[in-house]
Amino acid sequence: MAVLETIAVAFWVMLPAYIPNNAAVLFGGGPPIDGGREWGGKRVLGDGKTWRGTAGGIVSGLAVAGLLTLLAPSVGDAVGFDLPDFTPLAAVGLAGGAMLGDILASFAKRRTGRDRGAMFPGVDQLDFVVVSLPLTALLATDWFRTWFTLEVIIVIVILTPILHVTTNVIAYKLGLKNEPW
Ligand code: CTP
Ligand code: MG
Ligand code: K
Repeated sequence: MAVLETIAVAFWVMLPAYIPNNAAVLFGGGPPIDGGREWGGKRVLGDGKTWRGTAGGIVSGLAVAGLLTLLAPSVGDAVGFDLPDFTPLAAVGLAGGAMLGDILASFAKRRTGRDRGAMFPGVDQLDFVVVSLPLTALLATDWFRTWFTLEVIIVIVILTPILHVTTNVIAYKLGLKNEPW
């Protein structure tokens, strides 16, 4: 695969996992998932993980997977290489895994004494990759093997933190997010 093709495939295949975190910011609010409960004197997850944000994030990720699946043939023709379409299980693995990774990261943040919104370098940028990839590999094994080649995974690990930092700074400047991370 040419480098540009690898980058395009990595971005396309990860969009259903990238969208949920950003959509959750827009949908967030209302009751927190942990219902305000504490564990060891700290919130289980905190007020930053809500039912509405999580549901809105997952549904947005699934919708993007559906849209990309419709677009894959024509965009693939235009650029001259194959782009991934998403099976339902692949979409669930990517979008659901991204939200699950974010929730597990908040759990880890609270256990390590970090309050809601605190920075957790490395974890903030890659939590959703670390969960969505294995979950997708589990739920849609053949599909995963087709698209997540070693080169694509390497590009994802490099590209994701860059995109994460960029989108969060933009969301902060637009007043959508409380912190620029
Ligand atoms: N959000 C949500 N539900 C989620 C994820 C995010 O409602 N599952 C919303 C919340 O309004 C949250 C905002 O999106 O405050 C930003 O998300 P994030 O940075 O992940 O949450 P934080 O507020 O920083 O909380 P934490 O420290 O637990 O990550
Ligand atoms: Mg945050
Ligand atoms: K987060």
